[in-house]
Amino acid sequence: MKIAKLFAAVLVLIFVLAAVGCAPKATPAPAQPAAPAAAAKKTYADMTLCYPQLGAESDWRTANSASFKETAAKLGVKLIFSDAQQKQENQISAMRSCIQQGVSVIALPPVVETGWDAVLQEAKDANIPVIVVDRSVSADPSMYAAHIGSDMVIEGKRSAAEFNKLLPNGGNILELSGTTGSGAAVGRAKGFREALNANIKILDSQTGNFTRAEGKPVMEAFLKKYAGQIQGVFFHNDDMAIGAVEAIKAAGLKPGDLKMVSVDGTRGGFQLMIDGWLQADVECNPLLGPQVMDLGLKLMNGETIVKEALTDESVYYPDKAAELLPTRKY
Ligand code: GYE
Repeated sequence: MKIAKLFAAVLVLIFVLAAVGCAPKATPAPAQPAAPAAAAKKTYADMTLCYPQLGAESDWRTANSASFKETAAKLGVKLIFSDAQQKQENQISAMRSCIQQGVSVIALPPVVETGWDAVLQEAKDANIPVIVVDRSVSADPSMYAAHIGSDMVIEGKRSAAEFNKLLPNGGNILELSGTTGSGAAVGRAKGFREALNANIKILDSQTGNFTRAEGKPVMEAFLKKYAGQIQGVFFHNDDMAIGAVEAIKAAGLKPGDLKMVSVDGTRGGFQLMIDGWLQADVECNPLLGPQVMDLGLKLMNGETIVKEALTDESVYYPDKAAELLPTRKY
């Protein structure tokens, strides 16, 4: 009996010790270092995003601004938006004011490629990441966190491929280019020349600053100077094509008399295809708000990001224009 009691007591003791030993594992652990770290993860509600928009020169730009405003409202991001009216100095002072306010992220759509080093350095010194949006900058990539936008050189190449098809026996064409020194104009002009057949000659190239208002007089002057000598016109954006078509109509030309290719793929460009003026429209997507804010949040949380994110784009043609127009968002 005594031995049996002793044995039972030992067993009980073993169970008790085992239970005590297990106890700390079974009950929830008190706050560990991991918990505060997880709680510190930033959300969109913590983000103040500075967007010093370059201007309101085109339908593309209007859609781009709307994308940032709508996405910020939807996600609860505080957006500091400004319009630089196509002037780099206005963009720089807007950026400086954002740096002073200590924003979380700056998204910069640079009007031109050069001249950003000083202000990018100021943002860097203030530990504010800069996402270059849409057009590129010539500054060293170490000066900014990332770039999200279109491959403008590919857009130029795609445009040239269309002329190679439209003018298989060669010919003379003109170019209405975008804002001088802008990544969009520089890249499109470069890609265009790289891919254009040798039998197609660019007789002249003038800027229409990406606007309808400037596209029209440039086309008027072109038509006076090169009447009867040209087979086509390449436009760096749809707004300039829309302005130019007014001049082309006024000169008595009919749809198809000149082969025309443009870039952007806006509703206005689609309408030009439906009306027979434009033979192809190379897509450039302005709806960058969601992608930029997603990347901004990743930067705020110190996550790894893709440094150069290029938008997926295609080419539109007149045959599908009427069907697609109602689905176009810009
Ligand atoms: O093609 C044009 C706008 O930078 C991609 O700027 C953008 C260009 C776009 O004004 O319409």
